[in-house]
Amino acid sequence: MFIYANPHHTLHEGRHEMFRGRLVPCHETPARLDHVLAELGRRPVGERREAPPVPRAALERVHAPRYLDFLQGVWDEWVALDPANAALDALPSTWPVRGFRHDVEPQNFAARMGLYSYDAGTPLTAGTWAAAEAGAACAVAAAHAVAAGDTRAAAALTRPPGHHAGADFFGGYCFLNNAALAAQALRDQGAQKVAVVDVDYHHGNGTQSLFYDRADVLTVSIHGDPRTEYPFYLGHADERGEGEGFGHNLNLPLPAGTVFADWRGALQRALQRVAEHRADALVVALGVDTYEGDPISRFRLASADYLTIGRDLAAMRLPTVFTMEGGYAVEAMGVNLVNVLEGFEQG
Ligand code: B3N
Ligand code: ZN
Repeated sequence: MFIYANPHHTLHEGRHEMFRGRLVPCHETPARLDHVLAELGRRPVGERREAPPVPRAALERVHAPRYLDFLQGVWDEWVALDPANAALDALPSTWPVRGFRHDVEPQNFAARMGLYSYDAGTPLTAGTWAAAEAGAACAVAAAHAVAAGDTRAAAALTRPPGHHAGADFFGGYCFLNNAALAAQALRDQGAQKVAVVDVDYHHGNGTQSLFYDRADVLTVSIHGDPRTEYPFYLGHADERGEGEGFGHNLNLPLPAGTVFADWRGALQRALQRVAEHRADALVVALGVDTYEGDPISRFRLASADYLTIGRDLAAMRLPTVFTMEGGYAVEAMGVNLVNVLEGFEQG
């Protein structure tokens, strides 16, 4: 397995997210990936590789050009508004809901923030673009290595995460959708059919929306029931895809408190669907916020369960790309995530 670790992830370090009327410290911190890399130092799994810069064209295969322009320039605009803003994060505060126009890009800064986002928990910082772009480079490089047959599997170990980001919006701590970029890169490198299996606690709404009308990329997500869990407005079992993509999205929502035996049953359903799809390649959106000790999630997986998940994924015998998503029990996160990779290597 090749490991692509984002060398610039620390450039994105949000100060605060909005939660129940208060600005609270961000859960999505550089320490998360630092713990994963430290665990890889203790327990070497895979071979480290460096990702070349990602071409803008690869990003545009998934994201809208005007959204990429916005993300790339937003920090300079924020500071140009007021030099004192350099000491603050930029957070959205107004959104165009049903009936408002999305086609006209406003000139007002707050209005543009709202046009390209859907929550107030995802701060933009001075280094957000550089970190997200370098993370996307890891995902695309991982896909290229797997597609070329240089390795059976590759992991993009990166933050900020990606699976909530859509074609033209950020949210849920995500800016560029690394799993979708990997899936699209696999398609562009010759895979006829790709499957994305999202095992993060939260529904992969961005990935679902990006491939919803396509039959070539199956999207499957196992997650907390959106009636009570973030991202709330998508992730129900009756969302099956549309047009040519009908039948090519599978959501497996589970109740808070789900234990591993039941979660694994959902994984078996997900992998059965991947087999029916006759996928040539697999992308795993790998969040470990399903852990029993996670501070913002409510499943009850134990550290040893992640080895089993890795083995179950390996049993698909598919070229596989992992992208790192959520996980906020920071100390345990390294063990949990590396357990998946090690279980995969054993499988
Ligand atoms: O869901 C939350 C949230 C829940 C509990 C919290 N506590 C107990 C302090 C704080 C926050 N916030 C909404 C944003 C969640 C973003 C999830 C990102 C993710 O991991 N996606 O996979
Ligand atoms: Zn998550």
